[in-house]
Amino acid sequence: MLTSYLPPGYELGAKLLVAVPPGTAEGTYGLRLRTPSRTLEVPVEVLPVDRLDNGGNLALRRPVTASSQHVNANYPPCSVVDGDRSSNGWAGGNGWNDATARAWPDTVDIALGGARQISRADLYTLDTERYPASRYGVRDWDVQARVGGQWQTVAQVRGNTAGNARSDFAPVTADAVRIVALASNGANDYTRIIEVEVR
Ligand SMILES: [Ca+2]
Ligand SMILES: [Ca+2]
Repeated sequence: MLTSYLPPGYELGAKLLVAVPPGTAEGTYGLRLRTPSRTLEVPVEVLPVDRLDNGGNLALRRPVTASSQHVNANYPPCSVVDGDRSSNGWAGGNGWNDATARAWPDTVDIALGGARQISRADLYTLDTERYPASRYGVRDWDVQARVGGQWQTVAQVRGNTAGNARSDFAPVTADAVRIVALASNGANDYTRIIEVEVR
């Protein structure tokens, strides 16, 4: 449910996450948006992820599982691969917040849809004027790749205070990537990840 108070004549844009179960048949489905005064039918097209342009980012729109999920549903794990790197919509469904305060590690796994050669991971953590990465972002993490069923650590980031960090590593053929978050900055309370990109 979306609620907001606006002066007359103003418009409000809101991001709507539409999730379908894995294996949902390809096709056009109807989404019904209802307000007290109007009902809108919006067509939603469901396509296999493999048919969508990923711009070279092998993580984009792939299935994600996380070690925990914040009780507030506005921080879903799948938001780390929704293609939105911006922190500006924080608490609006564009980033993941774990549920275990001051307890580490936290992990988020991205299935790549098959074995892929990868050599780079970019992590975007929460970073806005109000919530700067130096106080609210992830500080320490490992990048792991699942190679032949075994998780390997392929890169480590320590002491990060920036909004994003790029990790390059020797190429591996992996079918999944895991971020193992070990600490955050400032209060060092939660893991907050906006986006993960893999190449
Ligand atoms: Ca995102
Ligand atoms: Ca935690």
